[in-house]
Amino acid sequence: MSVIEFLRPEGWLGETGGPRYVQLRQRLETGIESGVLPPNSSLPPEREIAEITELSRVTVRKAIQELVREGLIEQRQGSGSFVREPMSRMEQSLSHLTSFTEDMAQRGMETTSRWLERGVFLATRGEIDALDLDAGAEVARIYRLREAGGRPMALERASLPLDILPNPLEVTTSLYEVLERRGQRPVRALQKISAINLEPREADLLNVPEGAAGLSIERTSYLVSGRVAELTRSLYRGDAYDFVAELRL
Ligand code: 16G
Repeated sequence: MSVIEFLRPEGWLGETGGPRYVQLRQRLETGIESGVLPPNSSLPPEREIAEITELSRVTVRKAIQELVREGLIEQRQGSGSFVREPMSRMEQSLSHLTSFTEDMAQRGMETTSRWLERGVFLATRGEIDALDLDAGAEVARIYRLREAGGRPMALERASLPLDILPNPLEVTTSLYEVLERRGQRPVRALQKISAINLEPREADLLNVPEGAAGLSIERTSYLVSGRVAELTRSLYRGDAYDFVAELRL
């Protein structure tokens, strides 16, 4: 069935079905679920939907905006509204200390990073406390948008003491690989996971609607000697990840 036929108002749009924009939103959701509107296909222009359904353009816009907020539709500047590709969720084990690059390689995916910041900076109070540094110390900081299979997955901001990572520019793909080469790979970590709503800039980088659910993960990792090696705060897309912990008696 074509999208146009599918949107003809007979059979789904009526007086008793609640607000009209809700009825249209539901109809479009059904279209997405049933494959009439497959991933990456474009929606007919607002004007055309209004014509077919005999609804006002304001009503049509409202329905589409709701779908954008739900993350089912994305608006691409200048070219209209498209059905988003659903994210397949990934599972990450909470019992192994692995790197993002290793996690993705295990799933056969290649990782890329977009660098947002990389350099040596004066440590903040939080970094001094977490990394057990002296006041006035400097830290290596790297901030990346981490992508797998070409899709943004997480924003990651790592801080490390300078003697553990003297030259942050050395990190081009994997931080843990660089640490391993230097004989300074962490062997133990503590992670704190909390639920958040993504701020506009973060949501934009992760390509999700503003305020979308995310997971904030703070990892403090330690060397064999017991020294803190890394403080990393990661923001993961909530629709992309399941963190799984195995529990035993
Ligand atoms: C993971 C770690 C992060 C670590 C990074 C190293 C979590 C929540 N965080 O993303 O702490 O810095 O891996 O990855 O798992 P890389 O070696 O690929 O740079």
